[in-house]
Amino acid sequence: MQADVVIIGAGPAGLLLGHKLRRAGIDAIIIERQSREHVLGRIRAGVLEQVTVDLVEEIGLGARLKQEGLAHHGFYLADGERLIHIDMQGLTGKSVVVYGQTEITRDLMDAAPERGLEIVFEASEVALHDIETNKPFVTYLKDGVEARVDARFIAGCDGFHGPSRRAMPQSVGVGYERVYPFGWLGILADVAPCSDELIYANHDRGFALASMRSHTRSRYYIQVPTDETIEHWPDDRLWDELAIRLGPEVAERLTRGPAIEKSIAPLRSFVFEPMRHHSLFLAGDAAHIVPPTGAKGLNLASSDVAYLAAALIQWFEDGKSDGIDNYSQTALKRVWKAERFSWSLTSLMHRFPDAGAFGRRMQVAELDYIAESRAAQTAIAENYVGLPL
Ligand code: RFL
Ligand code: PHB
Repeated sequence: MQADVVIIGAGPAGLLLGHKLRRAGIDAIIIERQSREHVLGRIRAGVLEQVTVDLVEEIGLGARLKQEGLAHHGFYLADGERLIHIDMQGLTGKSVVVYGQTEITRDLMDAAPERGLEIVFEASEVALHDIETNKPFVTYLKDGVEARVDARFIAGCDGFHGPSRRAMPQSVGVGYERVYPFGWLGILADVAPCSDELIYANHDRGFALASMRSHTRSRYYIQVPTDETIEHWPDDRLWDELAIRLGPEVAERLTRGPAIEKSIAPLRSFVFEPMRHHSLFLAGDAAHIVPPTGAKGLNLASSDVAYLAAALIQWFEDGKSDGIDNYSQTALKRVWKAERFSWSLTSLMHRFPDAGAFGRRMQVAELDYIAESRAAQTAIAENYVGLPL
């Protein structure tokens, strides 16, 4: 097979890039390791910055997002019984949209055939070749038969564990990493949310988050030790723990229900530089990971795609290479700022095993400051709604 760009991975990064390129008449094909059902079954992000909303609308696939997405104008930071309101709209004039990553993925997958965007699912042993030349290619196995796609460029949108980043020679890249000593246990349930706005809570027993997918579907998380297993958390125990960590006022409004999904995700900060090596570009989680506290992962995948699509379109349409030459530097600037915000909110809102009494006092002092300072609240709001492209 032959394409202008072969994209590895049908997560948000790969799907958004594929649609953007197809809209400009560029031939793109996506190679995905998992089945469509598996990708759609992964419950992940829920909070979209305007950057992501704009991108989905630009490719003409924003109808359902516009109809079903919930505009959120603020959120809460909770500390024990105190609730600090961050009025995003009032402080920045901007807001975010709550709409599940699975829903975006579904919208983009459903529209792929009519847009001429081919997605090969269940491709195993995906491998990248000749990335240092102008004729790179990707091989994979589909139903036991080896296939090959030749292209001008490869876009590695295959997440943290995918093969693209590893295809770069060790000597050209540097990875910066922080692994946190805890994970998030998430539960999805068809019950009304306990609050109109998200609540990030720092409690003596650890962090908790109250989020949602719709007016009838709630998403909650609690901080758990890295080696925790789901078997230790039957639904009742998890609801009891949420009620404690979210505080008495919120607990009164907490509606319990059976889990539709429950999973544990480790927390990590990671940045790989550079995001391009000759004919290979990295975008999204393939190049960087943020802890989910700032709701930045999917939104960073979107900003990478916005930069990369513009650069590739410029190259294919006008033969200009400054966009692709600057891609890594441009994307990384925004990535590092989101890394800083995600790390900082994670540090503020979680209980670290080795923080000690001093570390805790620093959190309380910072929360006191945020509660009293419009400037501090503005800084948080400005980052949460997303920094400009
Ligand atoms: P994805 O979504 O991981 O997609 C990568 C795709 O590549 C495929 N793949 C391969 N394909 C072919 N060959 C191989 N060898 C392959 N290896 C992997 C995978 O199957 C997959 O389909 O990466 P992408 O597209 O970069 O998107 C990134 C986002 O998924 C991620 O950053 C967010 O989900 C992070 N995140 C959040 N981000 C937000 O912006 N807002 C949020 O509210 C938010 N909440 C979250 C989150 C992530 C979470 N977890 C589970 C880590 C909440 C959680 C709990
Ligand atoms: C979610 O709803 O899954 C969610 C919301 C906010 C976050 C992380 C995850 O910061």
